[in-house]
Amino acid sequence: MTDGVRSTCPYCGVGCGVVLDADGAGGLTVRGDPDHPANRGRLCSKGSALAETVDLRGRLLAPRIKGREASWDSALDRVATRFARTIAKHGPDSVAFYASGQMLTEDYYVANKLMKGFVGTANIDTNSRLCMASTVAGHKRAFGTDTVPGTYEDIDKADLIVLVGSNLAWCHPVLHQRALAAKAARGTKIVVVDPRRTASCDGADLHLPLRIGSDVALFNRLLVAIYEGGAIDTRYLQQVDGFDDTLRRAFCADAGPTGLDPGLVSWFCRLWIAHERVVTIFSQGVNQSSAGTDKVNAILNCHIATGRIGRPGMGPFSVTGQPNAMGGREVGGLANMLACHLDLEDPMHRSAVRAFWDAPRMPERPGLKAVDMFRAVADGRIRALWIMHTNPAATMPEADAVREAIRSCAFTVVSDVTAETDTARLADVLLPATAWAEKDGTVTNSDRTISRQRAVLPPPGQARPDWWHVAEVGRRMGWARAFDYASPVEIFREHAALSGIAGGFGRDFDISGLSDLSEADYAALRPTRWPVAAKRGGRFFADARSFHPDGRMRMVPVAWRPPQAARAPRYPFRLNTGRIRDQWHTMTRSGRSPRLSSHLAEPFVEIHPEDAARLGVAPDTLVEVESPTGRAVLRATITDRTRPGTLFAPIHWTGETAPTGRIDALVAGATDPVSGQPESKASVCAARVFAAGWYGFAVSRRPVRPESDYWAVAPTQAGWRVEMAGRTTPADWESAARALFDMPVAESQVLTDPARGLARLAFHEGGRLQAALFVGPAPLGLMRDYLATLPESDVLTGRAPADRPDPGPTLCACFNVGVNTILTAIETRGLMSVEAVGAALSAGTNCGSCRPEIAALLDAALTREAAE
Ligand SMILES: Nc1nc2c(c(=O)[nH]1)N[C@H]1C(S)=C(S)[C@@H](COP(=O)(O)OP(=O)(O)OC[C@H]3O[C@@H](n4cnc5c(=O)[nH]c(N)nc54)[C@H](O)[C@@H]3O)O[C@H]1N2
Ligand SMILES: Nc1nc2c(c(=O)[nH]1)N[C@H]1C(S)=C(S)[C@@H](COP(=O)(O)OP(=O)(O)OC[C@H]3O[C@@H](n4cnc5c(=O)[nH]c(N)nc54)[C@H](O)[C@@H]3O)O[C@H]1N2
Ligand code: SF4
Ligand SMILES: [Mo]
Repeated sequence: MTDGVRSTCPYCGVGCGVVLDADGAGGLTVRGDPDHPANRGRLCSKGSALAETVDLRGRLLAPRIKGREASWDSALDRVATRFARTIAKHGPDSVAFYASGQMLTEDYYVANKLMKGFVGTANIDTNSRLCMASTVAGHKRAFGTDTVPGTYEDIDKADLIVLVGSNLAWCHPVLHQRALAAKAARGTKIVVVDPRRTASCDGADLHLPLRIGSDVALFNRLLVAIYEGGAIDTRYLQQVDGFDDTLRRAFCADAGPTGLDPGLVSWFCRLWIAHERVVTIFSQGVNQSSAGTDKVNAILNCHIATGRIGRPGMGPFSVTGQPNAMGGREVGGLANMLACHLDLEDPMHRSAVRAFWDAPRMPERPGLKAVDMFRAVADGRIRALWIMHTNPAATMPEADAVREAIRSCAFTVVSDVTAETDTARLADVLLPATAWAEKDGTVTNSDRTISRQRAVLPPPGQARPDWWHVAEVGRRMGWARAFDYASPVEIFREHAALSGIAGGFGRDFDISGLSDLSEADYAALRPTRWPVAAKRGGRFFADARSFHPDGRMRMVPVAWRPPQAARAPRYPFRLNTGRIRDQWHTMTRSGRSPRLSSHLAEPFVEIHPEDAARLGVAPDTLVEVESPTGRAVLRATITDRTRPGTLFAPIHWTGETAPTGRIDALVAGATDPVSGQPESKASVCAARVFAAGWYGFAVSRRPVRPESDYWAVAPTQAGWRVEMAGRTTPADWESAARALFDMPVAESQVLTDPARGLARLAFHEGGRLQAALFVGPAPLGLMRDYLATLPESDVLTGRAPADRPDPGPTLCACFNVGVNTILTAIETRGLMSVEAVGAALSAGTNCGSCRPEIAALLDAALTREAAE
């Protein structure tokens, strides 16, 4: 039914199908693909706003050497020579590659081949180490391979869905919609296990606000309850090793460490036992922990003990974060893997891959995992580093130290699409990549479905695909034949053929059925779930057959242990971190959309009312958070969504958008001993009032980069909006504002009241408002969303005229409906339900991810009414 070109959304691991129509002028329109099995036409706010993110503002359009534009030849020669020279002098382990779960499978395959087969080092790791590594390790311990047993249809068919450390409503919104649809259709119950009350709790039947890091204690208790309740599957267990030891270990302790009311825990156990069709969805609250692998196995143990795995409507389900986190695992992008789920440390696997690649050398031992890799960069063991499609100077733990390490590295290459990021700014050689909608390849989503990304826009400037960057360097390092690719389909065929060899070793990842795709087949490839092999297909583990050499499943005895860093008088808080609904990681793409940027426009920290009262933190003031590794200044959001003693802050802000909001500066580099995944959600810190002498809010048509102690900038339809604050007040606001806006001569309108610390300034050029600054001694109550339009009249009053009400911060990003608009409609039109708000304003009727927030507004308004 559709014209247009089918592709895949470049954001989360749901992997929604999209249909793209290029407008011929560099832009495009994006709709959900009604035929894609992941989303059947649905998109979330981020997917719906993709068209707003493809313009070329801020794009890197040509190679740069030391900040100066250079030709491709000189840039690639420089990379090849420096890598070759470093390897010759210091050995292959003196170089490293840091890749990303957002790279296409073809890009990833080539990078892994270059490093493991030709450079001869396993020092290639990826941001998946920060993301999926604990799940990979947990799967391997239980199944002997890294297979996700679940499929999206299981969500539709489940009677109970348990979300563990997953804010599905915001991070995998289309899957959350599927879960809610199951609830509506068959009464599926939803349980959320998360220390924080998140948007995923709206619509849930039960929320277990456990202590951070205590999941093992909860699932061990569940295992005991399963045993005591007679719910174990004795037939399934005949094929399982480790049951007795695991149960014995689980019996040793109770659910005390969770801090949960025992009544809640029993309720949870009863629900779980009573519903055979249970899907346990887990994500970063599980993985990003120094006990992450044990948490994964604690969950798998319960599914294995009950045989609830690999059959319709049941199973443990790790939802992947990045669009190709799964593809990265397939090509062996982690430092301890080989390719196609083969093992680096298995000599037979190694020699098979070596023969297939005709590789000159092959490492025999795993390389450095991300945290150790950047430590090796810091101390000079790694002297040449290539970073592709990721922003580690902002997203690695101990981010300030990582930024320094990259800065100090003798030679750093960065392949990116954005000219200025925290990482790109540090590159010796910066290589311009083609972006989503300009490039071709494949990605694999959370349920093992391989989908095509397709190009509909021409590559801008000199941008070239990531696989081409790597292949060109490989050729220039002397391996012309091995890297002689002309297009992604050639790489895909090679990868699929290698997976057949893996299949020959009995590995699960086998897509050899796709190894002879023609160019036209590849162009037309429909979403395909692996395995795709002559002999295989279908599901895993329903028959309890694993990929361990003896074919048996394993339960793994696990015991709860606390997070690595202990709270102490100096650092009395635990810092939880995570995502917000409308931004993607470091915001290089989602942060270009004004719609997406107005839901939550600056970095914030959630703090419990009791803690705020004790510290004297007032609403909307700034809080200074300090940890052993760094410091941040963030806007206070006082809320009982977070537990006392626990702070929560989002991860999205960087040196480009809010330099004191770099949350990973605060996060310690503690890691899980098995997976090497960092504990990104349980650092310790202190919090205090940030002593602001003044608060400011600015709007401007042109970009601004303030120098104040605190600032955060976001795009608007008309230009930019900026939050600011400083310790000391400038002597003269007019010259400070002229410097800020870089408008030395513009016509100004100034209102100041120095005694009260107030100032309001507006600057006009050619009779048109260009910029305005509002300053006060306390957080400013302004109609920000109205001012952000840079209105022509009355700007200095800071208030919207009666005929142009301030819409308030965008709540529904799909239809651009603000909080105030919704509140007014609730009050004046007597709306009583989310559906009524949808009917009146369309809000919440597309992707649905704002429905919990609309419900909360309704609740508050109705409670107010009842009290009046
Ligand atoms: N909007 C948006 N969506 C995204 C992304 C994005 O940047 N923005 N990124 C994508 C990526 S790469 C990923 S990996 C996924 C991540 O998706 P999620 O894992 O769902 O997202 P997070 O917000 O990182 O963390 C989830 C929850 O873990 C909880 N948590 C913290 N500690 C614990 C604990 O000890 N136990 C339990 N049970 N819970 C805990 C946090 O309170 C948080 O609510 O999202 C993907 N989708
Ligand atoms: N404290 C804390 N830290 C975390 C997390 C957390 O929950 N808490 N989550 C972790 C997780 S799960 C993840 S996945 C990471 C994510 O962290 P990162 O991967 O570091 O963050 P991104 O912003 O996605 O970085 C992607 C980069 O690729 C660039 N890019 C975009 N398109 C292309 C392209 O086509 N080619 C190339 N070459 N470049 C491109 C973008 O401009 C951007 O610079 O963060 C981790 N860090
Ligand atoms: S849920 Fe949203 S972000 Fe994730 S793939 Fe679908 S449209 Fe993209
Ligand atoms: Mo991730």
